[in-house]
Amino acid sequence: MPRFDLRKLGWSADLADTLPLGLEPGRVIAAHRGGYDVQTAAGAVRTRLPGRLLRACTDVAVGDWVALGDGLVRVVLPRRTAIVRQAAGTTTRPQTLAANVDLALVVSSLGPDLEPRRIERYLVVVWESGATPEIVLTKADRLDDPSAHVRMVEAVANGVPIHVVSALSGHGCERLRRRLERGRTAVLLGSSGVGKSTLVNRFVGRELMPTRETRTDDDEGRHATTRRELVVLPGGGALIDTPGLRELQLWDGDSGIDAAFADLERLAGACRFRDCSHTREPGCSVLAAIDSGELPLERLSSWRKLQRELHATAIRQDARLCREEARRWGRLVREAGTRSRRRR
Ligand SMILES: Nc1nc2c(ncn2[C@@H]2O[C@H](COP(=O)(O)OP(=O)(O)O)[C@@H](O)[C@H]2O)c(=O)[nH]1
Ligand SMILES: [Mg+2]
Ligand SMILES: [Zn+2]
Repeated sequence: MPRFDLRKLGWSADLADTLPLGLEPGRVIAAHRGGYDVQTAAGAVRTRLPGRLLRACTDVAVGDWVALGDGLVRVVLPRRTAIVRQAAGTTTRPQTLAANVDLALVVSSLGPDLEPRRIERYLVVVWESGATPEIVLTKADRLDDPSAHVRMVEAVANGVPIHVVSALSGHGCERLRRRLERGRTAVLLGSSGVGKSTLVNRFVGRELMPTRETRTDDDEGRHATTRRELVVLPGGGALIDTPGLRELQLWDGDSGIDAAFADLERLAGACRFRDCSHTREPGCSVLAAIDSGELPLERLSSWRKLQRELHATAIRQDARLCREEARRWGRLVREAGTRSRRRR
């Protein structure tokens, strides 16, 4: 049987230490409605969670290291990093987009659809995850001179490296590929249509991922079940493609906001008042920086908006905890009642 060297995907002695005796390690390379594809040393296998882990709402994502026994996932090994958002829809719950990621590539395409505010939001989520962010601006071939766009992104990047690439001409692709090293994991994050899958195909050297052209209506279902989200690159390194996200709402983000807005935090540290709200206080260095043009006003607005959003999410999370707690107590009280009636 052909052996697959899991070290290509980052398997390490530290991870081996966390593996329960007698179980087989593997890495989740795709998630489907009914289960997961896991890459093991013996090959890729289709597996699922046993009822006990399903009932415990065990969170498994592409990139997770798991321990298999009797064909089922028995344990999810501890994560180093996790890219988490508030799940789309109305329920308050986290959704992990990718786990154990070293490098998170925030992808946008150059052109009229470039949105620096969206990049800012992605950077908060990535900083919060523990992964290192880098920005990738695609479709450079569409512009004669992308420098004005790049400056717009620099204004929100706060020093995060920016790659300008074209999958069409190959411009910048080699430099980006060098960031994807053996044993490390990178993820591509960004809206639908920015060219993530096209980049994966370029790095793999063949049409592995369906892109907008290769996709047809009757293809859709087939790809949804056979598609690999985590691919092993020819040089060793893992690259995770994600489907385009319509929204990326914050789940956690205190430290992510601090890191993504380090420029603002630095200024705020120099305000005269410790609890300065940067609205009208005397001696406010944030407002002074806006007056002098050092800090764009939009950046302060985004900072406020993201903080408000995080605050609102935290309140919803608390409310959910309270409801769960109340249900648990209700159950305990009912059970105690049944027991005492039985005794009588
Ligand atoms: N002009 C140009 N088009 C690109 C480039 N990369 C991707 N595209 C096109 O953008 C569209 C979306 O690409 P796709 O990889 O499916 O985007 P994804 O949704 O982010 O995975 C397709 O029509 C691609 O051919 C590029 O570098 N230049
Ligand atoms: Mg895609
Ligand atoms: Zn201030």
